[in-house]
Amino acid sequence: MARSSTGQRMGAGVASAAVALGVVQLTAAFFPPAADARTAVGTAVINLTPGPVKEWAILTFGTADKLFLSVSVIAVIGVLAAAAAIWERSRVPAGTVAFLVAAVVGSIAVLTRPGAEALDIVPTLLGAVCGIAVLRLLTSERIAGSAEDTEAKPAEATGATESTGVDPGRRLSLLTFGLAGLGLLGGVAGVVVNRRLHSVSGDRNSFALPSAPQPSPVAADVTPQGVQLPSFITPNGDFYRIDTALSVPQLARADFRLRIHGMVDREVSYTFDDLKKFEPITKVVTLTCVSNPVGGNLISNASWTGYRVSDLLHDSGIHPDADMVLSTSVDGFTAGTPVEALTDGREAMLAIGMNGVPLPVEHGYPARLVVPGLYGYVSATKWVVDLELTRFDRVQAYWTKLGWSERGPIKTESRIDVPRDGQKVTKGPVTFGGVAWAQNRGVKAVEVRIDDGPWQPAQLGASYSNDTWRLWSFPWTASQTGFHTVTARATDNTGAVQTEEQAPPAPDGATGWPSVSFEVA
Ligand SMILES: Nc1nc2c(c(=O)[nH]1)N[C@H]1C(S)=C(S)[C@@H](COP(=O)(O)O)O[C@H]1N2
Ligand SMILES: [Mo]
Repeated sequence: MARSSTGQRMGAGVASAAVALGVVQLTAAFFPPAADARTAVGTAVINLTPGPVKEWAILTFGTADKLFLSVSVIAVIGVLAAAAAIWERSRVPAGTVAFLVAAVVGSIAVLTRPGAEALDIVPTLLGAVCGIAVLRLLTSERIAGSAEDTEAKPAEATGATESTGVDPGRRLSLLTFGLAGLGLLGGVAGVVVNRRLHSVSGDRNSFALPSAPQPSPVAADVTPQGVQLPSFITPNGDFYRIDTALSVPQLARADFRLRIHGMVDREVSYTFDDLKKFEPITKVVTLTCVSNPVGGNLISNASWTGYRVSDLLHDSGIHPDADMVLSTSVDGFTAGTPVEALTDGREAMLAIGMNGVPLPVEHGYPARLVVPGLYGYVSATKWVVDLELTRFDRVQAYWTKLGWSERGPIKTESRIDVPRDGQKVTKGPVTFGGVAWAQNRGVKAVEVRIDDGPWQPAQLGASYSNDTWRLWSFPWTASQTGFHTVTARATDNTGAVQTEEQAPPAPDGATGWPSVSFEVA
C-alpha cells in the first residue's frame, strides 16, 4: 500500500485534475464547439444555480460574473480532486472512481449542449483517462512509497540519494509540479488554439454593413451643459454586456440560418444573404437589463442597423392565436416576446450592426434581436437562429423558468450620475445630472429633491425619441456645509411618475427613487 503523506496526496490530486482539464481543453479545440467541456460544465452550473444566486452574482460581479464562475468551478474541482486523491488506495480506488464520475457528469453536460453529437464526449473521456493515469502514477507505491521512506529516515541512510543525486521526496514533488504545469499549459494552449480555429473575427472584419437610411442625427442639445454625463450614444466598447454564454458563440455568416416556424402557415429559413432582400433600417434604441439595480449601469444606448422583424414575419402567416415569439440563440438561450411587440409600429429589429459597424461578437454577431421597450431577457436574443411562433401558456423562456416574469416591459426609471455617492462638493454653484428612461413611452420630466426639500424640475436634454434615454441636469447652489442627499424621479409621456416603492430586480425590474449622499465643504 502506498504510504505517501496527505500533502503529497493532495498535490497528486490537483496535478491529475490539471492534466485531465488540460487534455480536455486541448483536444476539444479540434472538435465542434459543443465538445468544449469547460463551457458545457460551466453552462450546466449556471443553469442549475438557483435564480437568487445568479442574480446576486450578476449584481456583485456584473460582467465579471463569468470569471467568478470559472474561478469557483476550478477551485471546487481542485478541492474535490485533492480530497479524492487522499482516499485513493489500490483496493479502494476512490480517486479513480471520482474521475470516472467526473467523466460521466462532463459527458452529460456536453451531450446536453445544443447540436452536440456522441463523438463530442471524446475529449472529456480522454481527459479522464489521462487524469487517472497521472493519479495512479503519483500515488503508486513505487514512486510515492519510496518518497515516504526518505522522509522517515535521514537522507544519507537511504541508498537512493547516493545513486541518483535527487532524493525520492524531491523527485515526487518535481514530478507533481511538472505534471500540474503541463496540465495548465495544455489548458491555456487549448483555449488559444480553440480561439484561432473557431474565431469569427475574420468573418466579421470582412463584412460590410448594408447602407441603411440614417436615423435623425443626434443633436448637440441632447446633452445638458455644465456636467459630465455618459455620452448619449454608448461606444461599443463601453456598452454593458450580459449573457449566459461562457465562451462567446462563434457563428459565421455562412453558417447562419434564421428559422421561422411554429404557429405559422408557411415555415421559412433565411440565410444571411437572404436577408438582403429586406429593407435595412437604422434606429437608436436604449437597451436595459432587468437585473439593473436602482442606480446601476446595466443600461446603454446604441444606433442599431438591421431589418424589421415584422418584415421577416410578414410572409409566414402568423396564426391569430399565437401570442409569443420564442427566440433561441445558437447556444440555447431563449426569450419569449409578445408577437405584438415584434409587429407593432415600434420597429423591433433583427440587428446586424451596432454604431455603424457589424455587431461585435459579444453583442450577438452576426444577428440579434433589439425590441424597444422590453428588458433584454424577454427580447434581445443575441446570436439568434430560431423564431418560433407559440403561446405564453405553452412554453416558458430561459429566465421565466427561473421565476422571472414572462413579460418584461421596461419600467420608468432615472439615475443620478453626478454627484457620485460620498462625493465632496465645494460651496457655491454646482450642476448635478443623470439619465432617465421609459423606452417606448418616452421621458417627459425629471424632478430632483435636495434632502427633504420640495421637488424641483430638472433641465432635460432634448428628447431624441421615445425609445432612447434622456440626459438631465440640475444646476444648484450649495450653501450649507455638511452632508446632504439628492433624490430624483422621472415622469414618462403617459404621465406615470417613477414609483418610490423599492423593489429588487427580480421578478420584473427594480424600482425606487435613486438617492445619492454628498458632502458640501
Ligand atoms: N444568446 C443570448 N442572448 C441574450 C442573453 C443571453 O444570455 N444569451 N441575455 C439577454 C439579456 S438578459 C440582456 S440584458 C441583453 C444584453 O445585451 P448586451 O449584452 O448586448 O448588452 O441580451 C439578451 N440576449
Ligand atoms: Mo438582462
